Amino acid sequence: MEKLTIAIQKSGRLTEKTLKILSQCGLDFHIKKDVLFASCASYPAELMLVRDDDIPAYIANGTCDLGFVGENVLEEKVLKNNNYNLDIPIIKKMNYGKCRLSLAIPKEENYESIKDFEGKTIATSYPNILNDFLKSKEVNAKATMINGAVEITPKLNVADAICDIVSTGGTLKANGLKEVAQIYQSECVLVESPKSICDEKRKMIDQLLQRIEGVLSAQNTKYVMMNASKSKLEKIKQILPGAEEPSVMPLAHSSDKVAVHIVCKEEVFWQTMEQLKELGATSILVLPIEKYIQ
Ligand code: PRT
Ligand code: ZN
Repeated sequence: MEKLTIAIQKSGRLTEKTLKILSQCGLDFHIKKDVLFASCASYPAELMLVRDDDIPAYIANGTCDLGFVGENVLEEKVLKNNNYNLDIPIIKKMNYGKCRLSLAIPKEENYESIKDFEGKTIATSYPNILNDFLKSKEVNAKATMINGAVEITPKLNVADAICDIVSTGGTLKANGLKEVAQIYQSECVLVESPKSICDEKRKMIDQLLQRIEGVLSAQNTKYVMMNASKSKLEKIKQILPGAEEPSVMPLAHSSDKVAVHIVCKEEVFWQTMEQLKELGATSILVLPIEKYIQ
């Protein structure tokens, strides 16, 4: 029987969330310390645990069928580098590992426009994405490749500015830098090998993708229950945006009030619940949904 080989980051920012989603999809792996492969008892799949930078190459040459990787890494290693002369299809944006690639300069310096980078040296681990951006803006600047701790290079006089991944902005701040331009937005993506995949694997990929979609759409979906007056049903639907048609059930010993159950596709805030209460709703419950197939 065929097995899907899935590449994930061995140890880093994407590892935990990727393993959690796979587990929610019914794929639990037996991971042993310092071992490259992990097997799965519940699904014909094996994991390959590698550095994120290596995932695009394994996908490109067909060593792995699927890979979870930051879009920034994929873009830098494959798309912008024209490394493999291949198009690696993104089959799902995963909605985690979100970050941006930004230009930053020492905080005491003035900044007016991207033209300020003319003639400057910019330290980065993403020279291909950066050069592409500079070219599109017709700015001549030098991208210097630095593998780690890019943020300390201006202090060391190695570079005038940096181009690095930013998430909260805390690292820039701690190093006396300020973000002046965002050049790329990224999140974790699921990619598929462009090498030909047999029918059996194709079926498994489609099934896994459907499960992933079920898990991802459940993340933004809530199950809301309350008791309310029948006459307020329309207003309740307006308050809960993205709601489907509610299920309405009679309540024992009440002719006006009914039990209302609604699947709501957006965040339900305290404010929303307070609005429902103002409409006379009682016993309002908001529950998370684990899996959701429409
Ligand atoms: O060992 P390996 O090569 O596999 O891991 P790595 O060290 O290269 O990558 P890792 O684990 O740091 O990040 C993996 C992926 O997570 C990246 O490719 C991004 O797609 C995504 N990601 C999301 C981030 C961040 N957020 C992030 N904040 N990657 C890196 N950072 C770093 C950034 O480089 C900077 O040093 O965090 C710092 C900035 O964070 P803030 O919150 O202070 O702004
Ligand atoms: Zn890496």
